[in-house]
Amino acid sequence: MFEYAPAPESRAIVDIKPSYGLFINGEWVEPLGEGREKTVNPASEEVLAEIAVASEADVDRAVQAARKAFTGWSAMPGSERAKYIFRIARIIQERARELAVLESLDNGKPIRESRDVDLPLVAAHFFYYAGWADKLSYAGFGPSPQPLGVAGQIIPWNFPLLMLAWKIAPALACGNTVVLKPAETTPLTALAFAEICRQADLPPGVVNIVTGAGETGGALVRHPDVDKVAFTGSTEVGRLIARSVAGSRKKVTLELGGKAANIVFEDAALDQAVEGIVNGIFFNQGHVCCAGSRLLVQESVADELLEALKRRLSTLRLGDPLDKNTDIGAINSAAQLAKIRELSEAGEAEGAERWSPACPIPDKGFWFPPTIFTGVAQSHRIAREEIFGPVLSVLTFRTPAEAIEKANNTPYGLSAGVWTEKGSLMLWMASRLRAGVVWSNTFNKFDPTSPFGGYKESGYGREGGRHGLEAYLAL
Ligand code: TXE
Repeated sequence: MFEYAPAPESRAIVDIKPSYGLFINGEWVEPLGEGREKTVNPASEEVLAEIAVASEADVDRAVQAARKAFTGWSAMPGSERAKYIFRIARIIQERARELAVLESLDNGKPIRESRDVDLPLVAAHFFYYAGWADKLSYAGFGPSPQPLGVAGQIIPWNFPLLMLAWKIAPALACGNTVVLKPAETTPLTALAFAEICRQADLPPGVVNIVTGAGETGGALVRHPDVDKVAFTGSTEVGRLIARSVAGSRKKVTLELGGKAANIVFEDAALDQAVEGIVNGIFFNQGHVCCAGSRLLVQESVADELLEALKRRLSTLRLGDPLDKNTDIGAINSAAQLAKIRELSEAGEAEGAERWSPACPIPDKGFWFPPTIFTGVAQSHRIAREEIFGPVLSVLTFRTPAEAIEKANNTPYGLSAGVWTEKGSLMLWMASRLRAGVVWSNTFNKFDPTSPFGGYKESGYGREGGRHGLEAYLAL
């Protein structure tokens, strides 16, 4: 059996404290309550650190600090705010290797992904929005766009530092101040970011980080002095948040789940499509809201494509996230693993056929092998529900109209991918897919200049690009 052995030289570059307080008004403070939680390395179940659980009173302290800081930060010329945000971006670049290791330890994602995808995108986001800070009056929002005030931001565990960047960078560029709550299973990079704010001499209170789980998040959402709520997470919690702010003055953006279709036509370059399918669903263990979790393949090439896909999956290496050769890392938590197992068992019980390559699973930690289900019907739970794991449901279609019908037959509407060499077919499909993002002959491509967000139960509001500024301005 495979033994999990972290690469010691990589681990040595991070400095994890045994316990962390809350970052309020530019200082580390102890929580007012007794609450403490542990964050673990999902690849080994080793406890990494003890984390404070912020109570309602702690959230109140953080919101008050943000409110006080808002006066100075919002009045500062955009060019001055930009200097701080550029400084943050540069520090992230300088500390990228260390932050990538920290992210992989706390989240379980392969170091190749945190190093080559997450961290470069995090820095790019801060650079991009730093550039907007002194150009807001040219963005078509009127001559003097005003910030909203205090932004309460709640982020998930699948891209901890990247989701922080998506939320904090535009908020600061527009002149808002922030109280951010990271996910309870992945707080470490947000806490490292607090130190980066100090290194960048960001004025105290402009960014506050409070740790904890749903209760802390709920207190932040409800706080009367929060002007804006930005949430990425489950559709279920998104609904709770929408209900809790109903009737208040708070502006809300929600980025929720997905069940994206990756649609392959018979004329597509099948070898490229195979790479796109693998990237679409196995990148980050499938813990991706826009993951291509449903493969829709044209019947005439289904057998050929599946054979090639299975050959490719047999080459994927699952194991130590800190090993640079690893393709599939650990599942983020025991709870998420239980959810993936439950839905996979439902897939089998409902009559779909399950396949995984021979794949040794480490003894300790949370793991799930790359898995394909064929013979999937639209009524099956694995075709309808977000699994958020390395599990692909394969369906077939004959005509473009049937592909559209199946792709849109979901309560979600976050993303889709289309594989064809025919430009006219690509455009025909893109205009009919109810998805916020449609990728053409590629998948899971992100860029700070492009807006990202969903239709239907995938939420509302856009993050990224000029559109991402709208969420943080009083328009
Ligand atoms: O999400 P939660 P969970 C989906 C995915 C996954 C499922 C459950 O399908 O299997 O959701 O994951 C905070 N008020 N996505 O349970 O609970 C919580 O502390 C305010 C898709 O981890 O939504 C964390 O910081 N906040 C998704 C954040 O919400 C609350 C990414 C997300 O956790 C709260 C994550 C409350 N009542 C999961 N309850 C995506 N779209 O990328 C929890 N939180």
